[in-house]
Amino acid sequence: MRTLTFATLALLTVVANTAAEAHAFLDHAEPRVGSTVSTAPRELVLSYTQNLEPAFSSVEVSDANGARVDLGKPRINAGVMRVGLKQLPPGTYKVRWQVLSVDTHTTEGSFSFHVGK
Ligand SMILES: [Cu+2]
Repeated sequence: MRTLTFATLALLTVVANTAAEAHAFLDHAEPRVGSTVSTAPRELVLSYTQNLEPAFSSVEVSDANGARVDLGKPRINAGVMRVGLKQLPPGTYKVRWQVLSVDTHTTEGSFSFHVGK
């Protein structure tokens, strides 16, 4: 019984901390995380749960060989980061992002999407 109480308390503490510290997490992406799109996108759009600091937020998109296929410096407006893409042939592409949110916390992540059938 004592063990159960401790476990419950620990769990509640974790939940409370998570709610209090809302970092800039990726809310959604276009193309969507893990998706397959039939038409090559001309732009990648990442939407976050908080506003971003443009000077310290970046994204890279690379092909299966590791070559960069984004057009460079992203455009950031509030919680949305966009970057242009080269003409993408069918294949799998990896997105790596790192952002600093206005609450001064850095978060990062990666995902892939697929162009083709
Ligand atoms: Cu935070």
